[in-house]
Amino acid sequence: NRLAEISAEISSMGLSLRGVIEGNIGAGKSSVVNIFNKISGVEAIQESVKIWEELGILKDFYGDPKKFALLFQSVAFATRLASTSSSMITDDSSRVIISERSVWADRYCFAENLAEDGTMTEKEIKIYQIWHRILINGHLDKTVPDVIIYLRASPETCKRRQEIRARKSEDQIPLEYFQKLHSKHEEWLLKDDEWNPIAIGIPSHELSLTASG
Ligand code: TTP
Repeated sequence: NRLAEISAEISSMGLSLRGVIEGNIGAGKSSVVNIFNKISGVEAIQESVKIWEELGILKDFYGDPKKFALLFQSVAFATRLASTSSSMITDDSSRVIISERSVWADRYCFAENLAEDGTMTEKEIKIYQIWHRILINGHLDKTVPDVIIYLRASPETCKRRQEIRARKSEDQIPLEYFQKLHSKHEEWLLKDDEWNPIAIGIPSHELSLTASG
């Protein structure tokens, strides 16, 4: 209710707000976006995981990360741009837009981690970064959110939640991968004052996810 009131207030003042929900795999981002989706006047943008699964590219990536990392990261980035483009190109005021993840998490958490652990070659990460720069060029102000809600959960909790939801394309993801992504989120969002997220601690016992995640 409080969220609904705040959203209504923002719109009634003729203001717009771009919010992003960030956090590790399994942190519960889609559940939070779903809550926003039920609030009238809020445009909630879900991530395109269904498309990644339909294309088979998420399964390919986990099956052979070295071979498919650049391709998967490119698809993830392209589909995110496609799903958020209307909010990026219109200058409408009175809009509250909440999206799951951002082009920044794709790059600073996932792509950088894949480069650092050697899954992507130096050439591949350079190519990814060039695409990233070119495609967001001119939209920079629209891709930087007004507010970031960071769902801060331990890697162990995220792994348990990911196992419970049992998405078909995700095999066994090792705890180490959750730990690396956790560090990447912490480094990116909490190490300096640039992003200033609202960090929400997710308790380890909060395991109310259903199999559909
Ligand atoms: P998430 O974006 O973390 O979505 P989720 O449904 O796991 O999140 P939550 O449980 O919090 O709602 O990741 C979806 C899958 O895509 C996951 O296997 C990680 C993978 N992924 C990448 O490998 N690279 C990327 O850049 C992104 C955005 C996701």
